[in-house]
Amino acid sequence: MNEQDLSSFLDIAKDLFEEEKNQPVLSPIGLDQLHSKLDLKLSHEGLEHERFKDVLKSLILNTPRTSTNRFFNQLFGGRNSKATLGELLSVLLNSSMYTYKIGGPMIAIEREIIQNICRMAGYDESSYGTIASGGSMTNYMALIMARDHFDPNITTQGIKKNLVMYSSVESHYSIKKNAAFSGIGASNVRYIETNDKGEMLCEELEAQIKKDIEDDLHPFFINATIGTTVLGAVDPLAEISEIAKRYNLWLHADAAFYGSFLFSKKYRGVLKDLEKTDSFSMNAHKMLSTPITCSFIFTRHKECLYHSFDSSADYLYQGDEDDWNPGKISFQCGRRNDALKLWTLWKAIGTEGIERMVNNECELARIARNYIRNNENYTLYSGDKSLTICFNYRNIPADQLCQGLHKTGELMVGYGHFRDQQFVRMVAVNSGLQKNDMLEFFRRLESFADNNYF
Ligand code: ABU
Repeated sequence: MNEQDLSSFLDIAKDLFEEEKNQPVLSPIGLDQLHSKLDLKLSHEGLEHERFKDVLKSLILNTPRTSTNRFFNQLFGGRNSKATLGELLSVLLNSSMYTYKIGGPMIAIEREIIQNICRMAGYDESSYGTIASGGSMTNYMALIMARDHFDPNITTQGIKKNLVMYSSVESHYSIKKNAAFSGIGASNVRYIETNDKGEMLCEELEAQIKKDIEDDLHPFFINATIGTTVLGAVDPLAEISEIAKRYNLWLHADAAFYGSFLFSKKYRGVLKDLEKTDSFSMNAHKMLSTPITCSFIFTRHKECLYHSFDSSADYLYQGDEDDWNPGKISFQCGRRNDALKLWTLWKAIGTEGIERMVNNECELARIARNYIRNNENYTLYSGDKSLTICFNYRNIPADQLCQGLHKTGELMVGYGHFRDQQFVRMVAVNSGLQKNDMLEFFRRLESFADNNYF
């Protein structure tokens, strides 16, 4: 990177930080105006530097702002400075995380993170993990390991039996896609009903497994969700793990959302019995505010990572032990260095600092719930431990309210459904926020709603 571009980067970054303060939410640019407002078309001839920089700055400053104190829209948010520093440096290094020869000490920091989190989860020495390009992909890796564990010949001969798998109706949409990708087939996912809190019903799970066995099908995999995307519900791992044991099924916990509770002594109970799973996924870009993506898959059976993902390539693996060439257990070949951003954060503030971040998010969620409970114009739908706060205000349709708040540049927040009920879903995962930010959210929502609907 040359001096000129480094200086452009700093200029644009400073302008972005300033604009994020002045205008935390941008009104969306209509698709019909996108090309008239911004110079996006590529052309045969390039641009001289100043013009190029202006075009680039305009593009950056007109992109939705996901790191501000008015962004509550998705299961990520905030911009942790130490993690961002790590991410920027990983881009400069441009390592590809398949071999020690190319990654050097970056392979060691990935190992350090994985080994620490395995121990925190209660997994023993035969466990390990890796990083993939997002939570859908880490769930996919778990499914592939479970499939190949059920029948080790599948990797060479393909699927010969009718396999069936189980997940709750509230689980992530990657489960269905992954069933299709893996050759299991989307119709072989059994969606198990939940209770009123969105937690999987274990009696229904077991009844369905029994029925499938009677029908000569082959159950092999249960996905338990630890933090559903809408209600933030947690499936009962203790009971599900008993069922998995009884029928010899692989138990995966999709803890992409709530896996970071591992860092909090106070809230670690959310992940109770995690050590009984065969694998779990965790996204540090959710609760830990690292830049997207930072997605882990861990398994108690390190050998399954090798069985499902190892493939030789002598142009690539030219030395060092397998453990130091993580391409041997990766889904991808080229793989970004997503470890450094979590390592810089963890190294800088320590486990206790990350614990404070997690605890603060729980406190922010509690503040929001209390506000809602103390105001009769609101109805609350999500539970007491959730980091998503699902509610309606004065019975205003949530989709209209969220769209209005976005269009007018007030707030970015989305909506969700549970059964037939639609509601606003406010997400409390930006650990950089304070009580006032939560109260300001409600002040803006009410002011907008009261002026536009009544
Ligand atoms: N796949 C992550 C969930 C995205 C969201 O609900 O915000």
